[in-house]
Amino acid sequence: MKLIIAIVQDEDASRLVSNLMNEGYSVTKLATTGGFLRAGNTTLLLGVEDDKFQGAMDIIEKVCKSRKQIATAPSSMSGMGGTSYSPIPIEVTVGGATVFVLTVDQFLKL
Ligand code: 2BA
Repeated sequence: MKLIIAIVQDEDASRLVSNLMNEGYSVTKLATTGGFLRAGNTTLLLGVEDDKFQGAMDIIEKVCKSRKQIATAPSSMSGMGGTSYSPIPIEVTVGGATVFVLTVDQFLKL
């Protein structure tokens, strides 16, 4: 059995959960925040049997789109009035999905 941890964009999360549930996967959805953009994203936990693993990965890949987002990076400028810090907008490409796959030692429902 594998544990899939998939970090996806909020915009894709409900469609992804629906698609996974329709195909018989159990899903836990967590509201999370990305460290770089400090914006909300969604983390899904899926425990899947080995023979259903690739099916789940295919659904994640099909549903999750990459998008461009604007982030602000701090920058410093030195002048006569000293040093000032102003945010500079930068464009980053986020997603489709950041996926971690772990082998599960034990799966218990107590
Ligand atoms: P964030 O940390 O908010 O990152 C959003 C996007 O900003 C990233 O998209 C990447 O394109 C860019 N980015 C992140 N760190 C950067 C940096 N130091 N310099 C320049 N650009 C940077 P994704 O790579 O698609 O990641 C989407 C979200 O997945 C991340 O949101 C984070 O919540 C999670 N994530 C990605 N890699 C991770 C990892 N190795 N461990 C844990 N979480 C991760």
